[in-house]
Amino acid sequence: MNATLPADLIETLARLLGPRGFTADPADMRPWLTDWRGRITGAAAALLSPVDAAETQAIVRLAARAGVPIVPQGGNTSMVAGATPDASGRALILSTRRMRAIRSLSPEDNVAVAEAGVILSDLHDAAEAQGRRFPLSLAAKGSATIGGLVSTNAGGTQVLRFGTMRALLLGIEAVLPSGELFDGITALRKDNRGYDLRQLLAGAEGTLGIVTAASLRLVPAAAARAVAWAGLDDPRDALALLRRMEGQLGDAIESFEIVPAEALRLVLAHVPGTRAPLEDSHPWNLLIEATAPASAPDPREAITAALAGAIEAGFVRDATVAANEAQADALWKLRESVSEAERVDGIAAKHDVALPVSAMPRFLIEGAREVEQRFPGVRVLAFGHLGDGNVHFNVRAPLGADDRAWLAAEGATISAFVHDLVGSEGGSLSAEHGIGQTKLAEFVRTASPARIGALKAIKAALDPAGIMNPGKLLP
Ligand code: FAD
Ligand code: 2HG
Ligand code: ZN
Repeated sequence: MNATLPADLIETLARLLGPRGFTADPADMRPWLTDWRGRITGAAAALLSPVDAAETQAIVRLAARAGVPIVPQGGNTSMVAGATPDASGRALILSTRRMRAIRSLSPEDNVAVAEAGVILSDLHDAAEAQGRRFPLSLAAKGSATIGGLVSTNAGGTQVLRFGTMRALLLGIEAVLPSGELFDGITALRKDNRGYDLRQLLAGAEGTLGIVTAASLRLVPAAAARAVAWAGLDDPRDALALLRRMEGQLGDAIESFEIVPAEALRLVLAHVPGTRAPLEDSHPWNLLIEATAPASAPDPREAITAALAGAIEAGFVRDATVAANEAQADALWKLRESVSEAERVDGIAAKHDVALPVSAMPRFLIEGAREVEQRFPGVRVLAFGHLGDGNVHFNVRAPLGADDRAWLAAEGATISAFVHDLVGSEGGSLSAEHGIGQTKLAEFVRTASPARIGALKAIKAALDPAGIMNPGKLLP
């Protein structure tokens, strides 16, 4: 335990939370000290797991009085080490693992109220049991929590139709850095009482308080879905295909994801139970999903017709439409396993970039070419949410190189190069993962003084002692 912590703080916390809510045992804490990507390992004085907002308030008050930092943590699936403490050992990790209740789920209001620690797939299941759907999904759905998804304003694979978490967030309950409870849980669709604290806390990455619950918008369950996989030569054809299909299927299209041949190869090599979806390999692949309500025709027919037309018109080389749910899941597994397969393959310099949708296909080709020319031997692996203008433009080490040593030596220069390319096109260096600690230096380097100044002023007003997740999002 770190000597600079007030002597009685740890004892008071242990008494307050009891053995189920408190541990300072290094073995218990170890899995929660390293980020999902395995890049950063920190240290903590204790891991606290309050059972409700009242216990969370008590923790925050004690920490504020002692000036001790708190690192909120949900499923620890952050792609930017946002939930990983620094190495000082002073921080208290506040885990939401014991706040797992779905307080209510109303089909009439189309609203669910979920506590921060509810796992995303559990909310999916609960909504489905009531004929409803929470339309935000991502590959980490088995671990990522509502609190983490709100705090990162998560995106995922249905943003094209339903937007990011902010668009689905109706209300929020949070413990502010003062220890006060902001009770903003509501089913209201309209509420104009001044500054929107709900949206301020969304995407704040735990720097402005601890989200303890959220009220979330639901939509009717889809009666049918069509999931297709298409192979093509050029990402420019993908964009043309999307616009064409929108004309044919309207807003039924929910997902339009791009996977290059190399990403598919990694998945097939490293993820058991996967198999190639098409006979031949194609330079680029698309995973497309469309849904329909019970009153509409089966979306499989519409998607099959649209893809047949696209093959005839030369946009698409080959395609398959899942005939049943098992096949649909198998296609999704190929897309959702890319991060895992890439992680097994080695560590990469990751970039989560956004550009206007129309600029993305060219960037995929020319951006990759520029990076590979400037840093000979590196291998760009770009995949993701093409329909949203957001790809994960990851740069892998030259073959045979020690990837960790390479990342330590070259990572910062490569990331600056990538982000400058993105910036020159009016893009963003964080489309959906947030800033955390791994993007902090680049955020500060590239953001305008006005943006950083305003963020710092908000932070200073709400968290004057700077106890909430220091070292993340802001310098
Ligand atoms: P954590 O990782 O625990 O925390 C994330 C951040 O939120 C940290 O800054 C933490 O301090 C803060 N935080 C957590 N809980 C709270 C709380 N209750 N109150 C205040 N702050 C809190 N993200 C996407 O947007 N789209 C994707 O498609 C996507 N795909 C992914 C796929 C994989 C395989 C993985 C591993 C991650 C993916 N992510 C994606 C990133 C990640 O899943 C999301 O950022 C998710 O929102 C994090 O949820 P979590 O519960 O794991 O949060
Ligand atoms: C995805 O879209 C995630 O699969 C992870 O956002 C991206 O691993 C990545 O870079
Ligand atoms: Zn993503």
